[in-house]
Amino acid sequence: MSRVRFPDGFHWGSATASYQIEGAWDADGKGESIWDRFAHTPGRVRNGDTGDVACDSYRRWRDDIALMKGLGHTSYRFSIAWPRIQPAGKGAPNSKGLEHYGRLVDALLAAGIRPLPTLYHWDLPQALEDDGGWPNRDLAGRFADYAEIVTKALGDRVKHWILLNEPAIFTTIGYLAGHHAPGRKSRDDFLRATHTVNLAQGLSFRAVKSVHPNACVGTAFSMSPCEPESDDAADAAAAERWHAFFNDWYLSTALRGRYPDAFVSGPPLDRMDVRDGDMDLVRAELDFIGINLYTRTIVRAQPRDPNLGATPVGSARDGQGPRTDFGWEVWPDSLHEMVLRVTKDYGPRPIEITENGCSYADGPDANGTVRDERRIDFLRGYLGALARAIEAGADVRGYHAWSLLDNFEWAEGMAQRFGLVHVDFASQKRTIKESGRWYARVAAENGFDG
Ligand code: IFM
Repeated sequence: MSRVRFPDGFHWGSATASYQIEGAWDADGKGESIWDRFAHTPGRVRNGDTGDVACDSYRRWRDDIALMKGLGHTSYRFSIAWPRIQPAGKGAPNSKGLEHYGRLVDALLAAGIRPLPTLYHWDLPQALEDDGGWPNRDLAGRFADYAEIVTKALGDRVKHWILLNEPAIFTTIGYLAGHHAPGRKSRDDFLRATHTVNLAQGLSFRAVKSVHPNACVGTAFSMSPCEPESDDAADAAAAERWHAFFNDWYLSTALRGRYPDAFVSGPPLDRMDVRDGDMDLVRAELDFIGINLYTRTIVRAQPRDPNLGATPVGSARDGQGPRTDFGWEVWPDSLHEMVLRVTKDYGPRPIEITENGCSYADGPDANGTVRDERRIDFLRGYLGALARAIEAGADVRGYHAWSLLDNFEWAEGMAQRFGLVHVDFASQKRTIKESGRWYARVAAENGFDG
């Protein structure tokens, strides 16, 4: 057994998102979000679950901060609900919304926890979806206005910001697959949405910096190492295109000012509505790269597909890693590989692991203990892989377990539990899982015996 160590000052934290934990969906002047509308539409979310109450954290946030403090967390990634700040997505801010997040930030700082807010974790004001949503390029400017409002209110205390959560996921699942809010299924809407999101990233980056030039600003990118299905050169090329689209489409634009080589015949700039001067606007010299990582992706060449010429054939190879309750493979090397790939392509540049975690349904036993050994094994594996990447030269500054609490897992409703802390959704009782205690020891010792 050898000691797995992390650099001094490494941040140990957890992550949540507003719609997934806050509840209070129409309190204190909050506007309707696309997730309120989607979850209130029968048939969209498993079991008809909604985020109306979720973990009730809009009211119980003091308890949640006390939990984190007790567990020795030093960073908390949460998100700000845009419709609490601008109920219709534009115009004057709602002071009650800003006050709520101001109190949260003050209490985090008082507890010695770094606030790491995300400006957009998928709860778009419904009024902006009614105006065309992300496929409407005007949304980029609206998002920058909102970013400026929030930075002016909190930027004296918040030093690290995340602009967007997983642009590749919310555009694909929300506008192409239709499985998430707003539930559209249109390739053209989707392609335009990807470009608006890139514009929004560039404009909001500058909006935050115009208020606080020294703020550290990044985005949380969904990332998954793409492996060719076979040794065939065509599969290898297809895997690289898949990587370019799903891992790099919002990073290459920011840091290099160009779309990566994802499409067989080049990026469909007309269908994306890319205009003169846009590629200057999308640029953003991000201060750190946020990585959200859950699975790897196995890719096969698909010559008949005129877009990426590739198709994913799964997120695991038969018979390899064990599966979580979501069916996702546990494969720690994927974190090692992804962090080193990003370091090779864009480094040296600070990286934050902004999400990583697993869903298991374990609940309290007769003694009230939640024995989630499988989550401890998961964390041990992924943290070990991360430590190896740091040793190999990656500049990783923090790790955020997804999630602090069991919460509303989007189209899966309450069916998938990712928390370090178990939540009884009927009583709102919180119970720290054994994994939460194990992770607290790792945070306290800045390492563990591997
Ligand atoms: O719950 C989500 C989170 O909102 C975004 N990243 C993936 C998590 C697990 O599916």
